[in-house]
Formats: sequence, C-alpha cells, structure tokens
Amino acid sequence: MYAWPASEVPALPGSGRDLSIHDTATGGRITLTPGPVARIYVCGITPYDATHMGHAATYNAFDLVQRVWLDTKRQVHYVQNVTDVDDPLLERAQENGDDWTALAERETALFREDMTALRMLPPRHYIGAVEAIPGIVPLVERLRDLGAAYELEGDVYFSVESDPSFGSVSRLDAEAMRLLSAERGGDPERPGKKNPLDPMLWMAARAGEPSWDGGSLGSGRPGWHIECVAIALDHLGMGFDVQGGGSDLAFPHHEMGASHAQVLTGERPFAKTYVHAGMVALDGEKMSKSKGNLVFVSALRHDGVDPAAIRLALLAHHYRSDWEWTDEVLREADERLGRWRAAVSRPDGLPADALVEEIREALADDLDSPAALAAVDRWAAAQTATGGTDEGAPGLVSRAVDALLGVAL
Ligand code: 5CA
Ligand code: ZN
Repeated sequence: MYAWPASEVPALPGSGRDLSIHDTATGGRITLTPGPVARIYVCGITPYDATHMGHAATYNAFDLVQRVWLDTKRQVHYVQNVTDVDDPLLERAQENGDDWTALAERETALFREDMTALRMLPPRHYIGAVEAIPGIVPLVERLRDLGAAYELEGDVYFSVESDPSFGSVSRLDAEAMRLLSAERGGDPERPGKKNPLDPMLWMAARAGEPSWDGGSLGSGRPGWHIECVAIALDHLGMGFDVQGGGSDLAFPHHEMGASHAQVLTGERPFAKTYVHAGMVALDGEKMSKSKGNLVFVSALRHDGVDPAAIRLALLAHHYRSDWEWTDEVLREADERLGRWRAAVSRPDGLPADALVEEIREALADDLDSPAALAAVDRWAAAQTATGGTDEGAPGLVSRAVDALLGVAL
C-alpha cells in the first residue's frame, strides 16, 4: 500500500555520529554500524482506532534513529506493516456494525495524515497483512514441513521448542512469558497445544470472519507474528539492523518473530538489534485502544494544536522511559516552540556550529532527545538575551532542528 509523503531532510555541515542504542536482546548498549544502506523494520499499527500519543511516541523514536543514520550520509531502507486483519480490528468493526475493511482503510488514512503532520519519515515499503498473505502461506507450509509447526483442530501453531534460541530477545522466564502471552493475543490456556506459549501461525476460517486461500493449510487467515516475519524477510532479509516497536512488543511479538525467522532460514539473527520504546500513559494507565484512555494526534490537530508542538512534547521524554501524557506536557512544548521560533526569526545570531554537534552527540547517545532539547534551549535563551552577528546561524539552527529532530521552526 502507499505510505505518506516525505518531508525534506536538510543536509547539515560535517557528519553525524554512529548511534549507540540500548538493545533489548543483550540488555546493553550497542553501537550500530550499518552498511551504506541501513535496514530497519518498525511494527505498524492495527488500524481499528486513531493514532494516540503512545503510538506517536514510539514512531518518533524510530524516526530519530533514521535521522541519525541519514546524518551519517547513509541511506535508510525502512519497512513498516499495517496489521489490517486481526482479532481486535474484526471485533471493533463487529461492535460498531462497521465493515472491517472500511474501518481499516479509514484509520490507516488518518494515521498517514498524522504521520505527515508530525514529519515522520515514511517507510519505503508500507505493507498490509492482507497483501502479505500470498507470501505468508509458503512460510507456514515450510515451518510445518520442517517439523516446527503442527495442526490443532485445523489451526496451525508454531512450536517454540523447535527453536533452541527461543527466549533470546526478551530473556524472560517461562512464567512471565505465560502471563504476557495471555495478555497480548496468545492463548496459553487452549488445550491440546504442545507448549502453552506456542503462537498461532494460521487460523482456520471461522464463520462470519474473512478468510483467504491458504493452499495446503486450508482457507483461513494469518497469525500476527508471521505477518511481520514475512514482510521483513521479503523486503529486508535476515540480519537487518533494527527491529523496533513499543516495549509491549518485546514479548511475545518480537520473540516469536525472531524464532519463526531463525527456524525458517537456519540463520541468526533475524534483527541485529531489538529496540523498544517506553509506554505512554494517561491517568496512570498505559494508553491503549482496548482501555480507551486515549489522546489522539488527530484530535489535537483538529483543536488547532501545532504538530511541531506535539512533536516537541514527544521529544521532551527519553524514548525508553514510561511517561504520562498531560496537558502540562503539551503546554510546555508549545511554549518551547514559541521561544525557539522567536530565537531563529532573525537573520543573524550566536554561532551555532557547536549546537549542531551537541544535538548530534545527544542523539547518538541512546537517542537522548531531552538533552538535545536542553542544548537548543540554551542556545535560544542566549540568542534572545544577547543576540550575535553570525550571519546564517539561526538558519543553521532551523535546519538542524528540522533534520535531526523533525521539528519545523
Ligand atoms: N500491529 C501491531 C504491531 S505488528 C501493533 O502492536 N499495533 S498497535 O496499533 O497496537 O501499536 C502500534 C505501535 O505503537 C506498536 O509499536 C506498539 O508497541 C506502540 N504502542 C501502543 N501503545 C503504546 C503506548 N501506550 N505507548 C507507547 N507505544 C505504544
Ligand atoms: Zn509487528
């Protein structure tokens, strides 16, 4: 499917730094040194509701990863999916008496608008689960032929025991895995499974639900994890640089994806690095479509909030922290935007070469966007207080803030 338009990324003088980032699978920092084309897969939305601040925060983190890479003069091959058929989407459509395809199309269209407004760089390949089905079926058949998948009442399950390295992404113990599996789309209680954690690869057609031809699997629809594996293998191949998503995807989604891919190909790793963003909460609880405690990007935009202020509100938090969305967060971001815009509104000012290096350094240090904002704050305060005579300095600040932070001043 089509993605959304790219905002231009200004080129900056000098060169950016290699990104050192926290990797979930090792629990430590890794300095990423991709080739000339960096490869990243970021899990996309399940389009049954509008983009909330939690989604936006997660996509902001991975947009920063790309901006750091682009600043090192690398190209970026970015792939994202849309889970445009899955239980929550079908349930929501059913509840509202809506057509599930219309719901998915409407919410995906709104997501594109939100991403464009927030200046998130678009993926090169934006792929829906439904369009990926012809590629998913042979992968499930192959897993079955390898003895890594089995049938249960027509459904096909992946056997986690077929992967000796199972557990290496999230490094959780069996009990923690079982709890999270039940919470996040798994069915550990279903009788007849070889291991309670085994995830579904292919669900046999259910009455009243959409289904597709699954060749030797029979008609049905794909499981969740194999969707992202099929799309990533098709467009990036094994050993891509980063798989990203919110921390709620580390287990089971990214764990299972890694297992599926490693058993399928006999190679390791699926992704070289697993990067997870913290959860954004509202009123003390994780913002989630199922709980309904949501602040939507589109609602703020329709209330006249400047998308650049929304972006600054996201950037004010370290991507790995769990944080709370409040009106105060947005108010502070709006004030900061005003101060920055005033500071760059003159043609000359305080030299800014050192500021560009400070922003680069902050982002290369595990995407420390709060430190990057603090550096710009200091420049803006001094520029407003004393000014300077360096011609073009405010322009350089504008370009750096745009290129590295995605904020248009
Ligand atoms: N379609 C799947 C991924 S393949 C999915 O998780 N969709 S989602 O719509 O539920 O979430 C989209 C992305 O936003 C995921 O990376 C998820 O981890 C992230 N996310 C969801 N809720 C929050 C939240 N409250 N805070 C931060 N990130 C969140
Ligand atoms: Zn995914």
